[in-house]
Amino acid sequence: MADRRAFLRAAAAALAAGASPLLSAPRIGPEGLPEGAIAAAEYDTLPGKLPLIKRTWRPPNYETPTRYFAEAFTPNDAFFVRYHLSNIPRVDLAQWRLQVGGEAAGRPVSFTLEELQRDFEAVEINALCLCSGNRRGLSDPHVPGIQWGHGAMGNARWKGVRLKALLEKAGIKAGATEVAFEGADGGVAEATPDFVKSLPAWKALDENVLVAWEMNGEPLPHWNGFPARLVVPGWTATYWIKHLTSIQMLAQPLRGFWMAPAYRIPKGRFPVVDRFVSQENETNTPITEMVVNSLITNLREGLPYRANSPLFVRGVAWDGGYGIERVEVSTDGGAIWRQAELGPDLGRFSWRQFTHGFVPAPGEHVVSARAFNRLGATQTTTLVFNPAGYHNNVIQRIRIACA
Ligand SMILES: Nc1nc2c(c(=O)[nH]1)N[C@H]1C(S)=C(S)[C@@H](COP(=O)(O)O)O[C@H]1N2
Ligand SMILES: [Mo]
Repeated sequence: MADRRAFLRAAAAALAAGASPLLSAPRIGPEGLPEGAIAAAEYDTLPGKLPLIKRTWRPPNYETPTRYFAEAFTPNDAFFVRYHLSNIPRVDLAQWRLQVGGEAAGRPVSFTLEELQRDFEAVEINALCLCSGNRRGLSDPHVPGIQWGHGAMGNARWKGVRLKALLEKAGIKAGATEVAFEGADGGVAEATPDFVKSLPAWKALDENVLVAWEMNGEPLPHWNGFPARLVVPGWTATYWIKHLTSIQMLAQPLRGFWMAPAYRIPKGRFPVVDRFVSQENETNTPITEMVVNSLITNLREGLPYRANSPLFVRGVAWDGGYGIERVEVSTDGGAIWRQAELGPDLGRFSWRQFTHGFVPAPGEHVVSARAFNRLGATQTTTLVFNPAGYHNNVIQRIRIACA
């Protein structure tokens, strides 16, 4: 391991010094990761998945290589995997039940998957699933946590029932303030706090929030929450509980490690509209909706491209569900911005593809993209630093050499 690290470090140094990329070790993941993060990343294959970029093995945390983001929907077998706890049972459908109850419910009810599919209206929605910590590995200064590059996200078509319909079936008491969600996975040690998350009641009752059993027309893969998961369009994926087993309506705010201190952002630093007031304290608030962001998916820093012939900058842009209004691309380091062409509108919770063509002159070009949503919000030029490395929507600067 030490040898491998030393080798990669030497290779990275050689690359920085201008050695041919072909003679160096393969670069994995995005450019600009702290050195240790790059050295620790390698491709690995979980059962049923394509080779993904491994960040940790136990619990499994694997990110999607950027090239898959060229597709409007991220293939299930390339979709990223994120777990907090290592005991991840394979759910037996014959045993599985979804319990809905809690102190603020009229009466407890439970459902088999067949009942969910038979007794409720099935709804489909396109939505981006984005880990709060995506791009944490790019934080400077460096912060602890999974050192994600750009790939802890994926866009999919989700099918399921409205959470609201299940809550109504159980009966919603007037005092319901939050709804808590738990999955079948757990810690290996007794002392590990279970991964339980809550939503404010108003968000849980949003018609777009689903208990989904299908992803891109297929049953959910095991690693993405079989047999059913919560889908909370517009909000970061920490709330998208996999292998969902329990939904509890609460009269009091949920306490527990995964609500606080985990998954918090400093108050007032990010332009978010949706607030989770029952969980706020003086200094911080739970992370909720995604900020406006974009990713260039086809250009790689340091790779050679052809001069004097059309070069297309392609990528995806998204926000917390207000909708992408436009994307601008600069090919000169941010002096001039031109409007990119947007791909089809797949719904306000989906990402939006964009393309911009230009004819590069010979020499170096710094390529950037910045998205704007319908509220007029855009990306930042410098990092809004926060201790967990969330909401990194710094405009990329990809340096390419054209000859
Ligand atoms: N049961 C369970 N659900 C979970 C988690 C988890 O650890 N356990 N992690 C959450 C987080 S933080 C993320 S980013 C998403 C990741 O979804 P994916 O693994 O399907 O890509 O799942 C969410 N749901
Ligand atoms: Mo996450």
